Amino acid sequence: LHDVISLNESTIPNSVPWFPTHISDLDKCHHLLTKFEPDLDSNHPGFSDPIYRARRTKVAEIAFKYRWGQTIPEVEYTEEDIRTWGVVYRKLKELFPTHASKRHVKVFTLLEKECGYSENNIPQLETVSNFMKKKSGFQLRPVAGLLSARDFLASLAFRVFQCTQYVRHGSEPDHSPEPDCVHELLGHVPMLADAEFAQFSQDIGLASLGAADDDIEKLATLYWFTVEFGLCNEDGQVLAIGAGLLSSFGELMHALSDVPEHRPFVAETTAVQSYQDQDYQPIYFVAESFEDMKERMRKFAANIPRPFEVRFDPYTQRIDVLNNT
Ligand code: TIH
Ligand code: FE2
Repeated sequence: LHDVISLNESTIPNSVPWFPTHISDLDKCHHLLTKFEPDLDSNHPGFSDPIYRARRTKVAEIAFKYRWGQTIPEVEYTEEDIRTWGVVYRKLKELFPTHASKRHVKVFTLLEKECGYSENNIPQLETVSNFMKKKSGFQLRPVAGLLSARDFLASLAFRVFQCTQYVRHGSEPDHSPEPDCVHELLGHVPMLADAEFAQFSQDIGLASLGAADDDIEKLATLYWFTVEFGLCNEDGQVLAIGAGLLSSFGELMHALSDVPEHRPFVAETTAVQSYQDQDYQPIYFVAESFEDMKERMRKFAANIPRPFEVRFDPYTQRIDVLNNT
């Protein structure tokens, strides 16, 4: 049996990397990766568009200033943003019934009814976050760009999803190499508002807390091939559960075509598969069923060595650290 250790950080061995133990600690998880930024990357479609870059800087400021417990400030999206969103929205909506997981389709309908999802409107993060809280207990917090895997995964342990708020550059609506709010709102939000998918996502986050660097890398890879680019068998049909597919018209078609390689999802091998994030994936992992994927992930996580166990207390939104000896 386990003893609950009092939440004194000195009870966690010094060799364990720091991790947040209360949801407000996510204010300290802000280690951004400088990748795909329109200001730094000359291949970014926004690199030579100063107006786009200025808009991005303004939206990023919201995330930098944000602290736990605050209302997420609204963004006034430009006509161009809304046009880009509309182009993606219209095309994806046609593909969802045949290409998206039934879990996604179900919530997407509700988002149109209850959250102002439509071709002509980019819903605000605060509205969507409140919807998610009701459905699965997940919530959004604004983030300026890509976070380190450790910080990003840690937030999932609290059922918090770090969510970008800017829109991709209008010149390439069908696929973006970096996350944007089109990706978050059309890909992640419908899945995370599903109670079982929420549990699956939180479990990855819990497994990451205080884990060694190489285990973080494995968990980030598993996240990549499930939450971002996962395929899943549902009643004899292979459908997309990954947000990177569900937000990209081009890649959603590609993933379910016979061009890429489809391999069975086995957590131990998937965890060490190398990948790139510039273009469509050449390999996807297909789960036998969502339940099977969940079970395989659970067993994988249980085998990650840690000198303690963690448990999320939803009443206090705190991580209890349990003695593992
Ligand atoms: N490729 C996705 C899209 O076009 O919506 C965005 C990303 C998902 C994962 C990394 S970037
Ligand atoms: Fe994503």
